[in-house]
Amino acid sequence: MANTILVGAQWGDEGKGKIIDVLTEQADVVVRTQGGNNAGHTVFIGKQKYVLHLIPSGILRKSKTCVIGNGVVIDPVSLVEEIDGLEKMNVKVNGNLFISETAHLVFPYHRELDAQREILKGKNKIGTTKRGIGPAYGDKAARTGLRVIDLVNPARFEVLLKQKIKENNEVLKAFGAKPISFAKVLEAYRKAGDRLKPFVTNTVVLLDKSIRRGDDILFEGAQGTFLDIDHGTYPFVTSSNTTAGGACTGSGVAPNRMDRVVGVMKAYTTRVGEGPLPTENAEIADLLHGMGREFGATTGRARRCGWFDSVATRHATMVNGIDELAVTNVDGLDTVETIRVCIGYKIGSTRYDYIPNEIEALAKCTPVYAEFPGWLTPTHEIRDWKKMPAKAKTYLKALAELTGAKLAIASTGPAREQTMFL
Ligand code: 2SA
Ligand code: MG
Repeated sequence: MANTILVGAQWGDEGKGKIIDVLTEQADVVVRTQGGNNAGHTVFIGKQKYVLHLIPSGILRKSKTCVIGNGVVIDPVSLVEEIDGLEKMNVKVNGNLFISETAHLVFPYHRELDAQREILKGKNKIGTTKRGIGPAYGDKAARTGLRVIDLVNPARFEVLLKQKIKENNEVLKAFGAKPISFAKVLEAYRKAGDRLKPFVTNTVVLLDKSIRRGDDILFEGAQGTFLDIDHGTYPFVTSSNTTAGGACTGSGVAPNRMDRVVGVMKAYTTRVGEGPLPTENAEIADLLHGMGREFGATTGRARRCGWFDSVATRHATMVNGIDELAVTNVDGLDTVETIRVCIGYKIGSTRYDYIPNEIEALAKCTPVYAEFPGWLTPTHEIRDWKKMPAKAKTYLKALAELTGAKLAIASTGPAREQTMFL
């Protein structure tokens, strides 16, 4: 399979969890490199549903090495819960999971600050998952964060935590929020630290050895291209680099060790949280929500929905270097008579074929659409690309052509079998 970076080509929730699970069959190692437990990767194996937040989806296949890289922010209490939950479902974690010593930690004061800043922003709020992601990466950038390496050193951890809680309680006071109890956090984090210690290692060295052995590594992106802190619709973004470069910095694996980039995108567009979404459309949102789809895997929030936006996905190909595309949720459009695809934006009479950087301008963009006839046939039982309705093939090929990458996978449902390779 070679070393593969998998990214979301839209606003997250593209169905990355499922595609990663399918590709993991050919991988030896699966690595998470950014984000935290704001991510929600849903994988179905048979009728069993698994939702992963911090642990790479590769954990669901026996004897795959899974790494949480240095670029991830870890809430250790939530990670322990995730490990326990998987073990209860008879998934082997011990011996397969490795956690970077230099990954930064998320604390209760990060979550509280995340919530308080959203309240302060009022109608300009970002719509975060309130998992403390922004404040945790903020501490990392400010060089005031605590890392896994500190967590597994109880004496040092106590001293550092005391200072951090003192500082942050001052900030929380200014927001009029309740202070955080040092004793309670210390107890919970010590317990989590003890439990996680056997998993903690120098993952840069581990990955280097793995590459030298000739292992195939899959880098599992979380969130999506337009939530990238540099390349997304700032400030309505997450706080990490969700694009392909983040896989290198977040793992310590160099760019020239990477062999290909796979972009995952839905056959339509969704977004959860605030910020512009040029192709947003109430009709398609009602249709998809009515089918019971498009609710957040972490927060349960209803996702906003719209038509496929090729201006956006073309941009995603550019910033990620996408070679191959996996298009998911094709079955979501099975009943749509006329399918629209955005091929450009307009503000007044000015046409744009790229995403304007000014957020106010993007909010003003109206889409220019091309129309495709729907296939009006259920696709979820089709297992072979050759048997796909001709109109579905035409539509998907057009999406790939507009996006500027090769169509490699089409997915018509959450199950492993509902995956067609072209
Ligand atoms: P944050 O919490 O600081 O990262 O939020 C900032 C923005 O990033 C968005 N974001 C996401 N968008 C889609 N999916 C995500 N994961 C969960 C899922 C979300 C959920 O898989 O469904 O369950 O609600 C995710 N994580 C962050 C977020 O909505 C903000 O727009
Ligand atoms: Mg998700």
